[in-house]
Amino acid sequence: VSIGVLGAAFDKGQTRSGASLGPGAVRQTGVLKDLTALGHTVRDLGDLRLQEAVPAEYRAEDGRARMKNATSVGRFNQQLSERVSSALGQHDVVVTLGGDHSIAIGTIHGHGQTVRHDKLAVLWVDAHADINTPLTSDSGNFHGKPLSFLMRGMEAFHLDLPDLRWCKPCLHPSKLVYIGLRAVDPLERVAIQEFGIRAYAMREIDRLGIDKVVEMALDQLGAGVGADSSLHVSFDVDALDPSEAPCTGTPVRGGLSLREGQTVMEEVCKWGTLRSMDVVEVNPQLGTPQQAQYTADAARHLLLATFGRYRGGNAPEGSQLP
Ligand code: DIR
Ligand code: MN
Ligand code: MN
Ligand code: MN
Repeated sequence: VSIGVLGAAFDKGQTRSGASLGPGAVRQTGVLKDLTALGHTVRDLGDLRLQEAVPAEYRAEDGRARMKNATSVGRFNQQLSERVSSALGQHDVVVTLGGDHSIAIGTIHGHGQTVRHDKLAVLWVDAHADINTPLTSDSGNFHGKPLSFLMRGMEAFHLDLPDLRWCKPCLHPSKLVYIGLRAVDPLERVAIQEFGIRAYAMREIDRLGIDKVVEMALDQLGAGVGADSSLHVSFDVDALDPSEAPCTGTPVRGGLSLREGQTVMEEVCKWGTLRSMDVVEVNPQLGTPQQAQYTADAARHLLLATFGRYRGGNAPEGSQLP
């Protein structure tokens, strides 16, 4: 498989700095070399960062709306969307290393430009639902809102933000499934119910087991071989338990084990319709250097699971014992 790896060095979707160092921390684990050793053709597409000086951040007239750094978020993601759609023309799969989760606006929009909108399917692995709108968000942080900008039918609940006008919703509510939820705001829960979005919270994982949950999720997304969905997986490392991924901006206890995360990605690998993936919210500036490396290494394990590393060992093709 030909894999393009892009860094999205952006952290203005929330208020703690350091998530823009995530791509570097994950690269430093040696994951690109490990993916190559699995037999893939890996190309490092470098890092995208916001170059231009951003003028005064947009402020809504409407005092109820909460949105921090709307101008930066809008401009960065517009460029990211273009990078991802052009990279998809050159690679079988594009991996984007975040960055905070607001970067999924750009990656999913970019993916959406390359397929018919009813084919785009998104598996969102996260402790949070990230479906607030500027009118429901308590924090004002865009990393808590990316899905509301991508979801068809949510336009009615949005304000007109000049720097996000380019972002036309491309994701159908039936083509989104959540895994790992455990910190969902009340109005996000209302949105999940009103739009009929399928959600496997930690409770459902405890009840059914992760293997069953992923199988149902991928089935519902029409992600099987032969089914012609174009799958995007957006993996927030805070879906993992903080004991596995401590260095992230909004950790929540009671999360996925690394093993459960690996199972999710191994199943995705088996189903074979993955076209793009984000690994986001690795923040090496939070915690000790050891913890930062440990968190980045969790991301490495998830990526290896995604691209065919079997925990029971991979025998080189056609090899025999000497
Ligand atoms: C919260 C937290 N729902 C918000 N979201 C986070 O800010 O909208 N997302 N941490 O990753
Ligand atoms: Mn998230
Ligand atoms: Mn999260
Ligand atoms: Mn299975």
